[in-house]
Amino acid sequence: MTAPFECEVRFLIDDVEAFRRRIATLGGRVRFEYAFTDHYYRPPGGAWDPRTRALRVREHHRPAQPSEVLLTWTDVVQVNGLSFKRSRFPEGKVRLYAGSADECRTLAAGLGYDPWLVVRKKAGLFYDIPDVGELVAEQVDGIGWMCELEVEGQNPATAAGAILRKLGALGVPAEAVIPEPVAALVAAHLRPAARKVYFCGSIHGGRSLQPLYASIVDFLAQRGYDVLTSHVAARDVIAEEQREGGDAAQIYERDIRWLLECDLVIAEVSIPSLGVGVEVATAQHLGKSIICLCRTDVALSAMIEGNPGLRVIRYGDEGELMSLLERRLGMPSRNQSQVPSP
Ligand code: 6K6
Repeated sequence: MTAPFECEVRFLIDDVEAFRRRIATLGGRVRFEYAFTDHYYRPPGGAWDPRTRALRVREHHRPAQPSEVLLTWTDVVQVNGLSFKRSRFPEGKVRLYAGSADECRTLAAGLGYDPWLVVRKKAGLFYDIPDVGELVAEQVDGIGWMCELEVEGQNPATAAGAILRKLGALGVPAEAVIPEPVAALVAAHLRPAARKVYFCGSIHGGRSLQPLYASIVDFLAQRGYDVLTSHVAARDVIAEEQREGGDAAQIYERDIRWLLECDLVIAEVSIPSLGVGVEVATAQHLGKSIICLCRTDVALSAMIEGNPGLRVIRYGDEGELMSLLERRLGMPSRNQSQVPSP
């Protein structure tokens, strides 16, 4: 799909049969089916952020057609609490070349790019749904079934409204959307199981959410994440740190080192905390991926809420937080990876 300044979101489809039934009740029809493999390239040294730029060779399997070299450059924009991807180019994906897969690979290598990762869309269904529009459901190797919604994005506010309307018609909450491009999700999956997470939570700002911090840290550890700052969730963190002989300067120095080292920052920001604010701002300057978690009933600082470099997840209770976090981290549930091909 390509629309002017295309704006897109994705969400995981937990139950593909239920999703199809929902589309059928809306009168939706499959216009065509497809399958392709995207071979992603990146500059030597991995110097760009896969959330914003991609150079790929698309090898079409179904229907058969020439391979293409595609360049995408997008921003993650936030409008009315919805984060989505918006193309910098009016034409969305820019087609640099079309020809054989070998010619396309030669072109990418000739531009000085290195092969990076491969994303296989084993099955794709392009739907037309009356009063909703077009969408695709895709089975992405290693991730599972996902839906991609795309709208025209000349005006981001209008685009956000159109995406929210489509999501509403499908019965999908706005919080379920994943603004990141699929390559970033696949890259996250390919990393070693123990990705390093820097978890931030209030200490001197107030400890009333400590039991929730402990649940978040357990949740991450159970999924193979290496939580560098698990002490933040400990009931007696200050005493513990003092027992270990850490003074404030040592703690600061260690935490900055861990921020440099981590792959992902997860900050619970419901309780205002100077330390968490400093950590989030530092992580942002270091170019880290940052997820902020905040209860729905909390008025959040505009420096967090209005910050386009952060993903803010609003949640009502612990159960909702865990399922939103699961979706946002792009972790397919066990039954999803067993979904049969259509
Ligand atoms: C021992 C001696 C002096 O201070 C302590 C214990 N204090 C801290 N220990 C570990 N991490 C801390 C401490 N104070 C702040 N942090 C970091 O800032 C944590 O990583 C938290 O995410 C965040 C909390 O900031 P505040 O301002 O709420 O304390």
